[in-house]
Amino acid sequence: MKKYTCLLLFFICSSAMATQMINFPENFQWCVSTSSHQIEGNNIDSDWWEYEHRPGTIKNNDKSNDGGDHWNRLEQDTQLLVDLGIKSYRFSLEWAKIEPREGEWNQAALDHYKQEILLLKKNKIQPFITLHHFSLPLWLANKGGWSSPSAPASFQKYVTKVYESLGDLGVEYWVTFNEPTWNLISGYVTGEFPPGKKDLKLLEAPLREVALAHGLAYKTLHELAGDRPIQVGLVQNLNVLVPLRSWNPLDHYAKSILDKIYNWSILQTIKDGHFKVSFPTAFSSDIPMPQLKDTLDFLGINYYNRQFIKFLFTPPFIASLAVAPEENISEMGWEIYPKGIYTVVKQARKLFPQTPVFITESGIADKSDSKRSDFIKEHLFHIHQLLTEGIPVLGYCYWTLVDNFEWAHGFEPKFGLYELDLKTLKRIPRPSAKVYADIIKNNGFGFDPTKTRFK
Ligand code: GCO
Repeated sequence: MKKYTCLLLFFICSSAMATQMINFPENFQWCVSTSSHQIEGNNIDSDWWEYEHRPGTIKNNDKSNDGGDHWNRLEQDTQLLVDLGIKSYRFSLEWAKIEPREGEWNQAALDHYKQEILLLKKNKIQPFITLHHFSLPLWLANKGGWSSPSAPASFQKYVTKVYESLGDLGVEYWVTFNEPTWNLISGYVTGEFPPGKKDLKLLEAPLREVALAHGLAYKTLHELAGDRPIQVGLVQNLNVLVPLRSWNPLDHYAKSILDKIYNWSILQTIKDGHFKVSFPTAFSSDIPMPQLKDTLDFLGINYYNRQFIKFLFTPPFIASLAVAPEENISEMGWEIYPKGIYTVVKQARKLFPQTPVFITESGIADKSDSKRSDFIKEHLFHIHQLLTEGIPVLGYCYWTLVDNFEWAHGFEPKFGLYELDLKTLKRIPRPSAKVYADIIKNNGFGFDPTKTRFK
């Protein structure tokens, strides 16, 4: 009998020993991310609104409509953040609502955002503001959007107006652009986003103008802020890219082309102060932009997945695939690959060794909520690893708070910690909301790295 008790104790103890406490620094910024067009509703003066109303652009012919009606539910949604224990809330301002027609400023929209910021501050939540998250005012889209050489100056005027109106409210973190390369590739190459074009050659101009606009916005914000301590950054989506057939040089070639343009083109431009971006057979730019140097106080990284890259002999020449067991594939068809968050941060550090990092998005479409909690913990485990190596990761934003309008995929993918009942607009917590809240409350969690779910 004694022998068996010993054996039992051995098993209990050894499994408990494998579970470690993953503790985060005191000031770690637990966060969730959203974007205005995806949740506010009625963004009627934007290019996205016009685009959604073109037949066949959005899955199931969904339209953003009233989104989740966040615009009218600031109190209710702030309470969700409070319930989760969120320290920072990343959200975007809607340019099309602030400047619905060129040069015409909507004071009511600015007042609304002021109210949102004050409400967050009252609840001790740091507002973390994105100035551009994909959608544009329609008047600017009609002038050519980001491919128009006047776009950076228009952006600068918008940023100036925003900062003059809201800058005294004590917002520390400002993002100029969210995922500029994904946005522009989707708009000009794959045609999934407005303006819905499919021509590689068209990518050059908007990439260049967005790079210039970032530089202008960075400088403008700091000039206006003066002595106020603000941090201005840009959010880049970084994917782990791997040649599908390691023996095939064409897959390596395709991977390197995609890597350069998708992951690194804008960041490399900022690093070098030089826009040197090319795509074989389509364009080749070589423009000095010294004013872009040192325009990143922090780097926001959105990380979602790993993709295997295959060269194709016919257009679009590059295919990206998720190769993984079913268990590791999300409802977006993306591979769940938590270790990749470590990989991409390390890659980014090579470019910007001194710049603090903020994980500005990481999330999963998981309607049944059967994977989300493990997804969060396993990504956090790798972030913790980065911290133990001394890499300044300031915070982690889960994408997203409540199910939202997922661009060309409509309302089908469910990324929320809270389910959105589309009929009643009720927010219903998923079990993972409690898991995330507990992690935040404990500033960490117990984890056994030998028993990860997503290999
Ligand atoms: C993006 C955005 C978000 C998405 C999220 C889930 O990457 O497209 O920043 O707007 O909704 O990434 O796909």
